[in-house]
Amino acid sequence: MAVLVHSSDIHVDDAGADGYHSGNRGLRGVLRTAADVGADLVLLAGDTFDNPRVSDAVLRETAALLEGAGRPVVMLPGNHDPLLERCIFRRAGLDAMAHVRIFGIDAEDVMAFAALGLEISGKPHRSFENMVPFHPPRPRRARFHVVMAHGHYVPPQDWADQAHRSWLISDAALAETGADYIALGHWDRATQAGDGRVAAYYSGSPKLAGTVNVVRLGQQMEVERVAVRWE
Ligand SMILES: [Mn+2]
Repeated sequence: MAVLVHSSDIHVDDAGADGYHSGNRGLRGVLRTAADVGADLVLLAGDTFDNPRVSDAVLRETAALLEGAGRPVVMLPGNHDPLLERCIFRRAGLDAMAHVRIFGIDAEDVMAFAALGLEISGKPHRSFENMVPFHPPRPRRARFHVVMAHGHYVPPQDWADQAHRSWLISDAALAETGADYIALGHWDRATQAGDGRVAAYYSGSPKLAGTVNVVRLGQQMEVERVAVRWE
């Protein structure tokens, strides 16, 4: 069995006195919770960083937290932290950490975790512009297949009204992945998405949802929301 902790939209930023911006607090809580549940792997489905200008001091703290994560961390760049030329992942030194795997840096479209019988695919944001947040479907090569995507799910009845939005995700796009689990990011609230053909979930942000999704891949797939442990 593989145990994954899925979070997104952590928005590491320069903490201020306003009480809203909270630096690395969300990341620290997510990694602590992942340790508590004995996660094999942590999935961060985009917008780990709030913006490309986060200060070096905060990034040093981010790097130290990830260095001590104690398990592999798979990161998908989102629309707030796209893979720009001098991207924030490299500025933080995360590209040099063997157990931190970043889509677009460490792998183009798929990462294999053979010991877990798992492959993970994800399409990183590379600019602030609109894009389709999925690669074309690919044949499964491992027992478990997880897809990560950062975008905006729209159910069929709302499609006409929502077509102007960016990074749209449809029922068809979710279904054609054929994945065991789709780890979605971009929404702050935790909810299932799609028509149920494939298990697709937003984890929500630690700040708003207050939880992570704990995904257990075995004979059956189980998703459980577990409260972030803040202290
Ligand atoms: Mn986003």
